[in-house]
Amino acid sequence: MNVFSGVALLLLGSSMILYAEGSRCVAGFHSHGRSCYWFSEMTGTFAEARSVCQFFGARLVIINSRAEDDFIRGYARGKAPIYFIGGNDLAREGRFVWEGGRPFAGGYQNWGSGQPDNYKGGEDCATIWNEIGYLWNDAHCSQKCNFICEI
Ligand SMILES: [Ca+2]
Ligand SMILES: [Ca+2]
Repeated sequence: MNVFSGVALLLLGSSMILYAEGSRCVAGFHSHGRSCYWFSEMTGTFAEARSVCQFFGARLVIINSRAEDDFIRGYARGKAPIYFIGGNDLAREGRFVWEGGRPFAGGYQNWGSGQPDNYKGGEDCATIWNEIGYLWNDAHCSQKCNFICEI
């Protein structure tokens, strides 16, 4: 299923959104801390991923702490190989910022060894990647990856 057929299905289903019993989160979202998270089963480019999260009234995940990072890694493990998270260095190479603009520098970060490496140039979007234990890696924004929304 591509992103847009996925969104069409979501539109059809949007009148039936339910809250799972005992959860603060809409069905399909997973609760952790004060947020709800949706781990996509569809893939898309970074721009498509961002659009789908916005459709939910969410945004791509911003990882602020070890606890949040551990939750996300734990859930992702064994599922999709790569998920986009909500960071990029599109505006200035090497300066990663979260959705909304806060710099990675000075906050919690958990890059894989040697990352971000801007491999072969133009790796500008942050992901978590199974080959390095779902630590963070910069990857090409045009690559089709799964992604994580947070609300
Ligand atoms: Ca880069
Ligand atoms: Ca990289």
